Amino acid sequence: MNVAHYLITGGAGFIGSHLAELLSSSNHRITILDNLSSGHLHNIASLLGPNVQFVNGDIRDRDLVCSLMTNCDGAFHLAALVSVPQSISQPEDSFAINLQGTLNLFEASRVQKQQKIVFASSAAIYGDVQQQPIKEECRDVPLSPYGLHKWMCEEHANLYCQLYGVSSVGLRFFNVFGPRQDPSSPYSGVISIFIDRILKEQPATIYGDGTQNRDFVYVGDVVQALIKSMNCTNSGFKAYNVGRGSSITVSNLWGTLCEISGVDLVPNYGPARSGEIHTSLADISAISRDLGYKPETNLEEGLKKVLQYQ
Ligand code: UD2
Repeated sequence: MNVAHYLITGGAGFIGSHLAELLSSSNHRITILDNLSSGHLHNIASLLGPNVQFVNGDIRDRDLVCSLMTNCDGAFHLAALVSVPQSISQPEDSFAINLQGTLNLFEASRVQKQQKIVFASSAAIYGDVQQQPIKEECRDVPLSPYGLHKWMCEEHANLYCQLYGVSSVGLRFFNVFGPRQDPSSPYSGVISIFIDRILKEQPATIYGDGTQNRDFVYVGDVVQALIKSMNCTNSGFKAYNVGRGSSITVSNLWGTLCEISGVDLVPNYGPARSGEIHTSLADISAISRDLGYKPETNLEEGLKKVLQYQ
């Protein structure tokens, strides 16, 4: 990767801060845009300096996005309202942040020098597809505003490529986990919540019967996918699954975490969440073939890293 200047939206957040860390260690210049609604300055404080700049601002601020893109060679777009249930209770916010915010970035690229954009799409676009593992060409209706808006981002990305020559890669993240994932909100990722409960020696709540399963992918592998996507030379628009290619039920996840931590806690059960998919397992053959992506951290190793970090 040549030394370049990248914009990272959502760069103070969970995934963005891991990306910023790796890019800054390879001497890239980085501008981080984050409104700190779910990100934290302490995630990136040690990186800030001549090559890493932080801007406290919002992806919905079109003029700001445009001005920050001016000096950049490409953008990693990770700023989002990431929770499926939150998007159901706040659909307009999901529209403004997840769709309009993404369009601001594509517009900036269109009117400037067609800088490449690598953006976070999601497995939520698939809805409850029956075919598992899920291939990129599978289609069903998204079950949440979040899934719908991420799907619309991809459709716009495709159009911006055809009409204006803006190259982009949409990465359909499955369930990302790792250190720095904030457990403090009811909308946080399940692994961060479960680990928080275990450390407090409190039972977690499993929504539904716990048989729903997810493909949990370690954040370091997601960063690998982001960088490989920026580096790939083919122009156009491509969408890829980013998972581990292996899934676990939510009940077994709780059991595994209890076992690794040496605790014996019986979980509570609550009603299933609406808008929720039951089964989610990524087929990662396309990204492996095209970009050489290979997940390096298995679930247990990843869970241990998160536990050690606490
Ligand atoms: C994740 C991502 C979302 C999107 C989607 C793709 C997060 C926070 N969300 O949504 O952005 O990419 O994957 O499909 O990363 N659960 C419990 N107890 C809890 C919390 C969760 O049982 O205290 C269950 C929940 O009902 C679900 C599973 O755990 O079945 C995963 O929930 P999640 O909120 O971590 O992620 P998900 O799959 O809704």
